[in-house]
Amino acid sequence: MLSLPTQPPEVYQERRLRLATRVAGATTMIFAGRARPRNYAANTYAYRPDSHFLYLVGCGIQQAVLVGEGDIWELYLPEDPPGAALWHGESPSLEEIAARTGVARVHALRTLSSRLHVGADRIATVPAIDPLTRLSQGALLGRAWALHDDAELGPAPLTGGDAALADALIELRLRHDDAALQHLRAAAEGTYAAHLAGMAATAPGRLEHAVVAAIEAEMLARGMQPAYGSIVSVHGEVLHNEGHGHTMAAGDLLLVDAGAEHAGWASDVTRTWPVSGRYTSTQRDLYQVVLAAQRAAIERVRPGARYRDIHLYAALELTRGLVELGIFRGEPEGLVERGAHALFFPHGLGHLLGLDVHDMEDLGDRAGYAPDRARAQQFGLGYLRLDRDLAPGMLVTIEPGFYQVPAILADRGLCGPFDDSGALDRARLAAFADVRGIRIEDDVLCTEGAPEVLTAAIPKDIEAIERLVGRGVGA
Ligand SMILES: [Mn+2]
Repeated sequence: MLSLPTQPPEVYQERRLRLATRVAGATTMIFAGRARPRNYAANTYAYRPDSHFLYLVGCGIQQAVLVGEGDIWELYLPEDPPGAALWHGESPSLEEIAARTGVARVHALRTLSSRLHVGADRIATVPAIDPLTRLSQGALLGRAWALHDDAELGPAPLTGGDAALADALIELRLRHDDAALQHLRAAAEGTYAAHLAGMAATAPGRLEHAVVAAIEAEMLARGMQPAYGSIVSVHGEVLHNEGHGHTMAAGDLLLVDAGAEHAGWASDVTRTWPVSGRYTSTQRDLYQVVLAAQRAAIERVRPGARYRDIHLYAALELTRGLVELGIFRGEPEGLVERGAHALFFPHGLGHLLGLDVHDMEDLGDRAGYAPDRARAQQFGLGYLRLDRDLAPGMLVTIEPGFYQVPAILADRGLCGPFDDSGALDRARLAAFADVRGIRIEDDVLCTEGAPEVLTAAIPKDIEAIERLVGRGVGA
């Protein structure tokens, strides 16, 4: 059974019209994708529609293809296999799908090849991120996209009309409309409940799994789902640690990066709290440094601001704090120029957020980087996912962190210049051994005026967090 759109059809008609005016003359095809088999064909991973399709149609219909020519739109839908109603219930009628999506013309998928009369090379498309879909799409349209044999399905290099379509979609999806913001706010509310439940479920002796269960229960109970694999770990220094098997101990910090997805729209929030319910004095000191850097960066989310500059400003604030704590010696500005902060803050300040938690990263850096900009070579800055000038309606994450990553701190190539010049005080750093990883992340909307933090309700002050941790355990 398929879901139907959550917004009135006019919302999607308006988006499609705006797209049509940007790709005038082209015939476009957007593929909805399909569920991937887990261990045998009928047992699949949960279906997640292609985000471009979801944006333009409002719901996922497995294997469907949206075709546009000027502002004439058509949906090509697979026919139900025999017995589908028995196993999956009645599907909505074609009339109902047409009414709810606002796409008046609905056809059988088997007739899609008739649309190729314009010439496959004149059809603009976005390579689906789902490998099975990408294979059949490439075969249909004669595109020779590479499928990587590792787990990472890279973005396909885009040319001609495909590139123009991708750029048009990016232009639309960069700045969220009111319907999108409704869902993004709802996702943020689900994430608020999830993080509070996670804090309440944390106590020494429990498994990280117990916190994951509490967090995701709140999402599921609201009809939402995790927007990405929840990170819930006492080893916060492993940046994308998706294992949850550690037993939490008093003295540990628990890093929780978890966000709900509502009708396909994502939220992405990180908090770091003490398992015992009390930060140690060293944890407190470093937490305040990260929090100050985060707040200073959020304040700079303004129209016209270059995101890379905000990243570097956060790095500077963080470095200032580390100089005050005696971990670094020297002028913060000079240290940041030399990349010292990246020893402890190796990743970028954040990314675009929307239907995808790293929005439109299926298109590589095309969405995150303005056309005349490219990733830097410097360690740390090279991981920055976003380098655009901000505009009202753009939603970004702001997520500085401090980590003691053994592999970085043992790397002579990275640390040598700072060890040798005395800029890094290892003896002082050793006093902070009980901090493996701290990250604080919020979802920040650029507006005409002051930034709006969609996730502001989720506590991040030390006192507020300490009141909440462990409240739901053993009561
Ligand atoms: Mn994030």
